[in-house]
Formats: sequence, structure tokens, C-alpha cells
Amino acid sequence: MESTKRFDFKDYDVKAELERLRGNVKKPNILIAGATGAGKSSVVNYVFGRDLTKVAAGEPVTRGIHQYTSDDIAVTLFDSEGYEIGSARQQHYEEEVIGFVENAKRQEASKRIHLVWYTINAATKRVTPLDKALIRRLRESTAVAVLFTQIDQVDLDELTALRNELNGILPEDAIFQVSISSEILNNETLRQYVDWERLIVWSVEQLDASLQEGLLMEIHAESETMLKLKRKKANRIISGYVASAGTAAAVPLPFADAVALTPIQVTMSVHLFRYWGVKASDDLLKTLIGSTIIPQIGRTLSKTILLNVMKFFPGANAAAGVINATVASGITWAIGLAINEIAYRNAMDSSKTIEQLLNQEFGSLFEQYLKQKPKSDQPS
Ligand SMILES: Nc1nc2c(ncn2[C@@H]2O[C@H](COP(=O)(O)OP(=O)(O)OP(=O)(O)O)[C@@H](O)[C@H]2O)c(=O)[nH]1
Ligand SMILES: [Mg+2]
Repeated sequence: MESTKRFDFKDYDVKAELERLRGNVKKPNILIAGATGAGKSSVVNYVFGRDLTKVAAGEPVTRGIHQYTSDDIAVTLFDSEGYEIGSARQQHYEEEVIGFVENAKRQEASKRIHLVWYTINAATKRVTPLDKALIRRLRESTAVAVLFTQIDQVDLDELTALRNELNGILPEDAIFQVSISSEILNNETLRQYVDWERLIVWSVEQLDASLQEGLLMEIHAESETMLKLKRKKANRIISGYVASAGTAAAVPLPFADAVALTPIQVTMSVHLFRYWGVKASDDLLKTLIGSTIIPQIGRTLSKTILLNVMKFFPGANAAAGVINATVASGITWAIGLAINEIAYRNAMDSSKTIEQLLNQEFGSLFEQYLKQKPKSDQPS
């Protein structure tokens, strides 16, 4: 990269950058299976906070299976048409679903089914032989979670009996109890029996690191556990930019103006805002970075690095007018962590806008992270 030519933020094209990021995201392929009325669509709506099968274009990929995605959605959903229990279609269903998943398995990694959410309506109070056969077969090809849906319709003994039906078919930790009933979700005691969060955490962990970001972007995260998971997983995004900032080495001093940020750090900022689903127009995003983040970085760096953090950054050579890779990395980490923290706080408590939070808290967070000794790897 041109190390001496100054980067002018005014020329930065946020829109083009967002387009590029959109094109780069690796989408996890998730198949939702189960009988008619089991609650497949309800699961999708609950997990993603919107009906992805309505907002995304759907196309049949094979008999009985529709694929849903769009440029704006970072996952690809495969919704299988359910079957009536005991119907003739039930047999076809097995062939369709297994055929589809096994065929996908022979394709390149991006085409494989990375995750199956297999729904069984708890209210039917049984796990059918077809369910068991399908779950077994699917598990030979991919990660399978079994979701007992509508658990508001059964009691605990019935639920235990259902779970026991799956003994020896898949591990306990891949079995989830869910419900969308507000009676359960709003009741603190009953809520404990619902595994939505554990389902998401488990699902994210089944995916390759490169696919996790897509799922985390799309989940409707509002609980603290979910948002903390999202915050933690953002470290992987940040570390990617830190690695390139390290190789882009020499950044000109002083920092006290708009050149404090390099294109790498701006792109990282845009990436993090997108990851968190920060609702801001391209123009507002540019303003947030240009008028809020950059000046605060400039101010903090000119007072902090040059005055008292020098000892942490032996590579900062004010006399030579440049900083080395370690310093550039440390700064990039601190910017990324500060933005990540602010987006997390904004998601936890929407009483302040992202703009207010950035104005009030970015500078001090950035300074705090800067003072933490730069690490090659942050806690993840
Ligand atoms: N009580 C209760 N009803 C639920 C729950 N989840 C879904 N339902 C209801 O069950 C019915 C079927 O749910 P869907 O999500 O449409 O099921 P589906 O598997 O997508 O059905 P098909 O697309 O027709 O195969 C709907 O009337 C839902 O309102 C739940 O947790 N509790
Ligand atoms: Mg449906």
C-alpha cells in the first residue's frame, strides 16, 4: 500500500464498500425440516426476527424444497414443504430431503447444507420412525439440531418422554425445546425450559468460523447472552483488519487531523456497523466516521500516544514521523474494540442513538483499549 500518500476520507465511497462487503460474506446454508404445521416458519420468524421466506426471493431448488436468500441477507434458508404425518408424501419427503442434503454434500463447501434444524411438534407427543430415520441419515452428512416445538402444549413428563425417544440417535446437547408462546417466554420460571439461546449458540459453534458471521448478522439478538456472543465473535472481524493494518505499516504522524484513519480502519468500521445492523444511511455512516470517530481518534492519539503511552508503543517514533506495524495494529485493535463495544451497548439499550453513544463514549473507550498493551491476539 502507498505508505506515504495520505488517505483522504472525503473520497471514501461508503456505498461501494458496503456493496463489496455484501458480496464477500459467506452465507451459511440452513435447512428447516419437519412435518406440516410442526412450526418451521415460526422458528424462522422467531430466530431471525422476520419472515425471511417473505422478505427473500424464494425459488424451488428441488421438489419440496425452496431456497430463500437475497443480497441483503447473510444466510441462505432452505424451507422444506412439510408432509402430513401418515400421508403418501411422507415417503417422498425422506427421499427429497436426504437426496437434497447428500447431493449438496458432494458440491463445493459453499453449496453444502451446513446446518439442519429438524422440527418435531411436541404437541403430537411422538417421534415417528420417519423422524428417527431422517435424523440418523442427515447426521451422516451435516450438523443436525432437533427442535421440539410448541412445548407450551405439553407437560414436563411428556417432554422427557419425547427426549428419551432420541436416545442413541443424537446427543442431548443437539436437542432443543422451543416455543413462541408469549405465556412461556414472558414467564421467568417457564422461560428456563425454552432453549432459543442455546440453539443459536450451538448453531454458531457448528459452523466454520468464516460462516459464523453471516448467522450472527441475521439472528434477532436482543438478550444479553446473544448480544455478548455477537460482541465476542466480532473479534474475528477485527483481527482480520488488524492483520492487514500490521502489514500496511508506516502511518504518518501527527494524527491530529482527518488522516488519523487509514482505509483499512475505515473499512473495518463500516464492516462492524454492518455486522451489528446499525440502521444508518450511507451518508449518516460517513458522517459518523468522518465527524465523530476520526476527530476523537485524532485527539486521543495526539495526547495519548505522543505523551504517555509511548512506553507501550516503542515502535512509535515521533521523530521519524511514522509508526510501525505494532503501533498500527494496536490502534486498529482499539478502534475496532471501541466500535464493537458501542454497537453492543446500542443494541442492549436503545435509549441512546448510535450517534450519541459514539459522541459520548468512543473517545474514552478508544483510549482505554489503546492503553491495554497491544496483543497479537485478543481474548475471544
Ligand atoms: N401454541 C403454539 N403454537 C405454535 C407454536 N409455534 C407455531 N405454532 C402454531 O402452529 C401452526 C403451524 O406453524 P408454522 O410455523 O406455520 O408451521 P410450519 O412447519 O411452517 O408449517 P408448514 O409450512 O405448513 O409445513 C401455526 O398456527 C402456528 O401459530 C408454539 O410455539 N406454540
Ligand atoms: Mg411453513
